[in-house]
Amino acid sequence: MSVTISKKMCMIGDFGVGKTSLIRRFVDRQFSDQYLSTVGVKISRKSVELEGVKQRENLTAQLLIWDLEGHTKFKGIAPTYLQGASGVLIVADVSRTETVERISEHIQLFSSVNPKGSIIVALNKVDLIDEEKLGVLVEISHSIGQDKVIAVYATSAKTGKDVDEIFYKLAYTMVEQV
Ligand code: G3D
Repeated sequence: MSVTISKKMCMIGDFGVGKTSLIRRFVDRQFSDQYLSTVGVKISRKSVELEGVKQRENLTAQLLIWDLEGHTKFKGIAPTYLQGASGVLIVADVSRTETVERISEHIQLFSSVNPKGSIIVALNKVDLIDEEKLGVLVEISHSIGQDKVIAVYATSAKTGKDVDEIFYKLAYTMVEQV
């Protein structure tokens, strides 16, 4: 028997880091015709098949991916935006170090609303920098995240690098939450 579980997840990150591009890349064609739009927030849906979770052979997670549109001042709408989220993708742009430095602020904000929520960090736009610089930023992100972050990924919405991986990893950890 197939079981479907719906999970709300949010995207957090400064303007222009690539949140919407990552969703587009992951959700693909479903993006254009399957979204619910409210003022300032866009919700995309994508179902993913998960194997071997909770002793089941197959389980479908319907991800409801919440994204803020435009230059929204994050702190202003945070509580309603974040409430009920099982997980978050915190996105930074590796070509703008200040967005990496703000990861810690985003972690605190999400954790204050959802203390048990799953957190994954995506260091996006890795196609723009070299390996050496990326290594340093990954180190910094790990130290910022400490025990609160499940994983740090180096992604590129442009090339597709690790884009599926961040969403699947989050899906697995969200459905495994008790
Ligand atoms: P946001 O939703 O976080 O505000 P967007 O960010 O998804 O709108 O992306 C902002 C800009 O960054 C876009 O360029 C987009 O194409 C670009 N971008 C997103 N991800 C990547 C990536 O992985 N690599 C590169 N090189 N660029 C990326 P424009 O020019 O449309 O503003």
